[in-house]
Amino acid sequence: MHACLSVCLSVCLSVCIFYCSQLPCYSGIRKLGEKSARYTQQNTVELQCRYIKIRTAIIIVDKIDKDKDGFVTEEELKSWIEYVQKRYIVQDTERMWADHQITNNAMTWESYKNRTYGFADDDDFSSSYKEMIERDQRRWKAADRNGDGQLSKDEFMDFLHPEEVEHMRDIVVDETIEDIDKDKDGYISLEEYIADIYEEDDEDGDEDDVGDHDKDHKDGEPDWVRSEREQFISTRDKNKDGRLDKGEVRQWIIPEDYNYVEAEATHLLHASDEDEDGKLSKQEILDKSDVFVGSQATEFGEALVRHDEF
Ligand SMILES: [Ca+2]
Ligand SMILES: [Ca+2]
Ligand SMILES: [Ca+2]
Ligand SMILES: [Ca+2]
Repeated sequence: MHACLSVCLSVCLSVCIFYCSQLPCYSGIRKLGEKSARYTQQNTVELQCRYIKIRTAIIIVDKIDKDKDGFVTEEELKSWIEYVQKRYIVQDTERMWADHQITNNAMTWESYKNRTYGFADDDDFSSSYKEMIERDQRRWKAADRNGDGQLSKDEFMDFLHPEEVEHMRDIVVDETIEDIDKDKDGYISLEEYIADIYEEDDEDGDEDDVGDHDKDHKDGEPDWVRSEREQFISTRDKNKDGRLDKGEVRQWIIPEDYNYVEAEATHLLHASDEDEDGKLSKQEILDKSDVFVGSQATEFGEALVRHDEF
């Protein structure tokens, strides 16, 4: 044997023996196997996520890019958001309409009430149910534009989504005040305002924390709650009487100078427009696909699930 080959074989053998001695026992090998299976699984999920993201970018650009120049502009984003929102409202109305008893293309109050609250004499309902029924009935009357006591499908759409139409907005304001106005004086005080948002976002759900809204405890409040407090005083309470009346609540929840669709389109554009040319390429949308998939206003995530539409 050539000396060189012999040295080479001997080195190979030593390396082999060394690595064999380092090999894990059987259970170790099994664990390695499980680990690798997990890795493969994780890898598959990552690959799938990547696939979904690429698919999202392509779908988004193709569906929103009306003039087919390969870029998405702010105007194209706005019309897409409007379209998706409108589609949601129409589909939701269709679903609910199909779930109720319809006679001569209309729904009666009685059939809505029975379907929603069950069959019972009015006196048999608990007081909280009675309140809900009265509230629904008031909303029903506001939605019943021709005043015939029944709702057509269009009227029912306004009943289900009152925030979308001007003639229902007083109802939205009234319902908001009723939800927050705990002492029932018809106004939202600073403490009622804070109790509403703080309770809602209270992560541990500990009811004792509600007591933290007392003035005595406000030093311990998180920064965002304190800034809401300041916002109430400086912006929301226009006439500075320490409470919000109907007009002030309306300004707060349905601000005239705020266009939700425009704001969302601007947000999506600014969050993704890397080269700042005012429009989004497929690559820019791909790089920020999380922003798009997570956008509730655009329902991109949901649109992907219903990919048969594309
Ligand atoms: Ca009607
Ligand atoms: Ca109050
Ligand atoms: Ca006020
Ligand atoms: Ca761009």
